[in-house]
Amino acid sequence: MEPAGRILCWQAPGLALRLWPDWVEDADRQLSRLQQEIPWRQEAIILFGRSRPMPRLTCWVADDGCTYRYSGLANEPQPWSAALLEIRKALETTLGWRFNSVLLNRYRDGSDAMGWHADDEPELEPQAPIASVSLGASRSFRLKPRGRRGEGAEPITLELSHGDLLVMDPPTQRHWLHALPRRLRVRQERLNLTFRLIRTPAGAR
Ligand SMILES: O=C(O)CCC(=O)C(=O)O
Repeated sequence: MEPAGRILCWQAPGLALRLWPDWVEDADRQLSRLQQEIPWRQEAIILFGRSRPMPRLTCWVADDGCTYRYSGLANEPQPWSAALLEIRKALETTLGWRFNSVLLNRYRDGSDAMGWHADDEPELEPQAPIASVSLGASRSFRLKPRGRRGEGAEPITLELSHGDLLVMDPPTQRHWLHALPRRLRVRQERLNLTFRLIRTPAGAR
């Protein structure tokens, strides 16, 4: 996997994004490998005091010693699959970062979604980018500013397509929120992989 020739960049107060369209080599094959290799689960989340199924399937994959909590869930990491190791290696070549964890989301169709949030949990290395790889159906990815730093900045909508790599560089997670809204017309599924660097003594660049 080599970086595509074209890199698109967005800059705004507190926001830095880079997009490599069609970055994944052999994206069709990687999609079907990940559909089969990953132990996908539908977790439950507590919303307004009630337990509800998450509107997507997920899996958390990480090196030994990386613990991570999100949406109130303590995530037991799964081992790296062959396809994930290939993509992680290619990210290292493109970005110069070696990620020690990845959160996988599987949106079965356009009624699966993710609400507004930032990837700003204290376990994450704040100097590291978040590298988001998309496979399958194209979906709109939305960002909006939060707090004073983002005042006056307009929300942004990107269309993330099969094989795209989106990198959210620091300090984006501190000043912006992102979401994947429902798109009821979308019938195909989409996988998204967000590679992260958890702070551990072994997790340095
Ligand atoms: O599916 C996406 O593109 C977004 C995923 C996301 O926001 C996350 O994993 O934190």
